[in-house]
Amino acid sequence: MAVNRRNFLKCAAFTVGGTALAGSPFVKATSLLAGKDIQHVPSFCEICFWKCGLIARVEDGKVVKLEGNPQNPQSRGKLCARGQGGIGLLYDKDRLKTPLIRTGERGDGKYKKVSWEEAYSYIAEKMNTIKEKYGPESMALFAHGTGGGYMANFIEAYGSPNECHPSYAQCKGAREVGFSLTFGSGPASSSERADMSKSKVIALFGTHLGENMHNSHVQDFTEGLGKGAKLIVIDPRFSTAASKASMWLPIKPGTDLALILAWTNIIISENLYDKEYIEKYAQGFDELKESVKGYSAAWAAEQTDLPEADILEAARELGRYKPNVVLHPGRHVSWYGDDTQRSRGIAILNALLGSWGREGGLYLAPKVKLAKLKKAHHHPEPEEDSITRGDYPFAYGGITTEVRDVTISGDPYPVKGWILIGTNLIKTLPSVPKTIEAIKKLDLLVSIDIMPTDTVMMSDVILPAATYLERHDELMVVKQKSAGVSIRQPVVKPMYDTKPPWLIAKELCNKMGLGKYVEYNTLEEKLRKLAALWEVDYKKLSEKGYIPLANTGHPYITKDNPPVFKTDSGKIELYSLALEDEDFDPVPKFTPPVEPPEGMFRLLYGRSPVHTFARTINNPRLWELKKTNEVWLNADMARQLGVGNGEKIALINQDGVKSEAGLAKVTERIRKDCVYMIHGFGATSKRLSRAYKNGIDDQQMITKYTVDPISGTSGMRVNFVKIVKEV
Ligand code: MGD
Ligand code: SF4
Repeated sequence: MAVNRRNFLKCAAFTVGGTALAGSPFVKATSLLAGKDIQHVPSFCEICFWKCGLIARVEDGKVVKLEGNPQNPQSRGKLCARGQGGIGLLYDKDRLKTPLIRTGERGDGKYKKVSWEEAYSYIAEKMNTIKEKYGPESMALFAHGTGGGYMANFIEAYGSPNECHPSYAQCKGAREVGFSLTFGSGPASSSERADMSKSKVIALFGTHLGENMHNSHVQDFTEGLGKGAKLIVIDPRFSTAASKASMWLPIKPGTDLALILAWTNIIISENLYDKEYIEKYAQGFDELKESVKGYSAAWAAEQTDLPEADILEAARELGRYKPNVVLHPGRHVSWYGDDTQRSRGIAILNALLGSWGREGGLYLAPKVKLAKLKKAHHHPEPEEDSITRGDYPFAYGGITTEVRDVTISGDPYPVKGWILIGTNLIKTLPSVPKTIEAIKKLDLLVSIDIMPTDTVMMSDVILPAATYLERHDELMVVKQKSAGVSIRQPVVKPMYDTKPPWLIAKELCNKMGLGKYVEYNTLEEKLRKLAALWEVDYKKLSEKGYIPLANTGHPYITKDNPPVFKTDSGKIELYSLALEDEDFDPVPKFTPPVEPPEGMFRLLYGRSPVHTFARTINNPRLWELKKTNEVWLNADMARQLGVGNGEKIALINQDGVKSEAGLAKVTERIRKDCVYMIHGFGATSKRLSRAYKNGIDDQQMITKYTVDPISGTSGMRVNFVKIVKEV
């Protein structure tokens, strides 16, 4: 389907909304209108991790509207539906309101209300015992979101080197590793540097922009389409992005690398690559050429189940419009366990087409050199090595599943305490039974959270956090084509007996005699010092919400702005010397995925434009927009199974795990060998009044996962399900 203005508007309307506050001259000014005290306070969003600049309209102390800050490049005057729905989180009656200590068995929901002092004393006593019995390394931190840094400081001051992050192991880790091995750095600064508003061809592997909502990214995408960019969508499902595409390639799941290698071969053998760029900036071209020469379009057609002619045509389109093309690096790439090599394949294609550092390709990271505040006290040197990288030589982030495995095995040392902040592990890690088994081994489980999620309700101590609308956080350096500083500040005071994570971490440090590691009384005091160090006017920053930084470089390669590749060779590594050294394939190779057993489908999952993982399902405003998920099932297969659209079904996976009953969405928009659902539904915590038992939980079905041997990240699309009718 051609992309015309009507489609463009449709896509844009689907994804972002909100009116810009014209120039926002009245930001943070108080006015009395109709007898009301009205304030507009800038801050930034944390309903997801794009961290868009927002302006909150506060009437008589109540937040009544959230809008995009026009000054902030992550939002550009708009917020997505989720961002606007942030008020629902603030005023959700199900919020955690006071510290709690468990009185019953883990998971049975019995707690007593305690004071902060009682909660801190309980934690301190347990942590001191763990340190005495097993050593400080026996505590581990699982963190997601801005609060994580404060708790990392706490756990490091205590003496543990064990911090891990689902955003590495279950999300973008393999992509960072694949791109860094090729270009010497990842494809994102604070956002992916895909220059889609200027691209002539955009290729999306899975990445379902529009359903996956990252505000300014989707704005760039729709702008590019509006200007006539060709769009190639590679997805087993006819996604929203596919509905805007000039070419939809409904690929057999798990075979993207076959397509990538065939495109590499075609682009090289038909001389469609950017010869001058490759000669100047890359090494290993001859080895790459030799390695991919067997991967023909006909071979890829067999592997991927795509028409040979389409494979050829897409490769030629990419070659024709180089270098103003982008093969999007993706974000959530924890798919099949070959994810680093698939990401490397995408990186190599971008290199061949000369798109790194070019207009419409992947623009260069802005140059930002900001000083850090000097620390008077450095953390103690841990006595034991961290267990968070396992045996994965290229893991740069803490691997959640490694910490879980060590907690279960006790090898090389016992892990007896977990602190969780902003992460719902039962909904985030593959294999729920393993997560539960690990939790059972713990002497202490502490959760710092806003909502009583499934994992929070397994904890021994629950500390209620203030939402992003009620607190300060670190200054954020926004890095797009240029860079600037964004501030998070309280829009209203913390409700109930909640506290901001920086204060929780500080008070815990004080309680445990580690107070010297937090060198400020209030976080605002630290922010003011930092702003002064960066020569940013704090008053102006708190009034405007965002201040651009000067001289952050040029986004494209020019004579005076050459690219820097921080690889071993100082060049783009088409043939990876680092991988060769560690006995991995220096050029990616394809291994066909395991086929679904007879009568079963591969389970795929993705996002809703109005939800962020499991964390927004209970939000009253967003729940109103999407209350449950459905299982997408191909219409022919549904006929064979006798399942009608909207009928009740359940899933049973290869390990015999049966889901709750849910609804079938019978559609032509998905291949016959897979089913698809939106991630995050099906909460088991009874305290989530809207999300409880609502929809099917994909994570419950993901009992199997394949660990990527290079990055240690989890491949989670390796589960198969059959569909059974329910009454
Ligand atoms: P993907 O897993 O690439 O995630 O969003 P993405 O990075 O876009 O995309 C899911 C798509 O992959 C689906 O359309 C599915 O059909 C397709 N797919 C499944 N298997 C295959 C396959 O083998 N090959 C190919 N080519 N396609 C396949 C995640 C991203 O979204 C992330 S990481 C975060 S943290 C944000 N989370 C988030 C959110 O929770 N809600 C919303 N609304 N937006 C979000 N944006 C971000
Ligand atoms: Fe908030 Fe949406 Fe921006 Fe994410 S993309 S930070 S949810 S407005």
